Amino acid sequence: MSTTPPVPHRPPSAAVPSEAARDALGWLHTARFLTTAAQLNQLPALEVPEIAFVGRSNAGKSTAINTLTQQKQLAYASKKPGRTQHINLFALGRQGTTDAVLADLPGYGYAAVPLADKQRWQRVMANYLVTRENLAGVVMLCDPRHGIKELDEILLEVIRPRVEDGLPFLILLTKADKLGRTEQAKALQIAKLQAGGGEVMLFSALKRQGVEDAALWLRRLAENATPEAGSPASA
Ligand SMILES: Nc1nc2c(ncn2[C@@H]2O[C@H](COP(=O)(O)OP(=O)(O)O)[C@@H](O)[C@H]2O)c(=O)[nH]1
Ligand SMILES: [Mg+2]
Repeated sequence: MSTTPPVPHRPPSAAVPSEAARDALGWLHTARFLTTAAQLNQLPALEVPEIAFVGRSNAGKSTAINTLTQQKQLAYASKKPGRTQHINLFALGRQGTTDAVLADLPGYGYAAVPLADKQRWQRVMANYLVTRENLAGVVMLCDPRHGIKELDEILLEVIRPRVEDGLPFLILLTKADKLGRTEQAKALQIAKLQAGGGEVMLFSALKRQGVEDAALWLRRLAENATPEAGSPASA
C-alpha cells in the first residue's frame, strides 16, 4: 500500500480549487507571527513540524509566504533586499492551536552585504538546516531567470543528506509569469535535475500559478509529520 497519496486529480483548466486545496489554503491562512530570532540559540525548541523557507534575496520568498498565507504583510516583502537577517517563525493551526510552524530564513546573496555577514549567514543557515530537530521540510525559492546559483548550491549540498534521508524538499520557481511556456518547461526540467530528489513547481504570486499545489504540498507535509493532525476529529 502506498503511504504517500497522489495529488488529488483536477481537470487541467479548473478555476475552482479542489476541496483539499481550499482546506490547505484555509489552514495556511491561520498563520500568525510566533517569534523572531537573530541567532539559532534564540529559537524556541518546538515539537510541531517546522517548514523552512529559504532563498536568495529578491527571489520572491516574502511574496510567496504572503500569497500562500493570503496575508498581505505577514512576511515583509522588501524593497531593500538583504535587510532581514532574522529567522521569523509563523504558527499555523486552526482555533489557536499550533500544528506546524513556517520558518522564514534570511535571504542570501545580496551583493551589498559585507563578506563577514555573508559568512555568518552561511554558518547560521547550515547549522539551522543540520541541527533543527523539528525541521520537517524545506522550501527553496528560486527565480528561474537567474537559475540555481552558487549559494543555492551550497545550501543544496548542506541539506542533501537530509533529503536523501527522506526530508521533504520543494523548489518553487518563482515569478513564473515572467517566463513564456517554453521557458517555464525548460526551467522546470533543469531544476528537477538539480533538486536531488526534491520536488519542483512553477510558482507565480502575480498569476496565482502553483499556489494551490504548493499549499497542498505544505498541508500534506504537516499532516504526514504529525499523524494526529489527520485524525478524524470532526468526522
Ligand atoms: N512578476 C512577479 N514579481 C514578483 C513575484 N513574486 C515576487 N515578485 C517581485 O520580486 C521582488 C522581490 O520579492 P520579495 O518577495 O520581496 O523577495 P524576497 O527578497 O525573496 O523576500 C519584488 O519586487 C516582488 O514584487 C511574482 O510572482 N511575479
Ligand atoms: Mg523577503
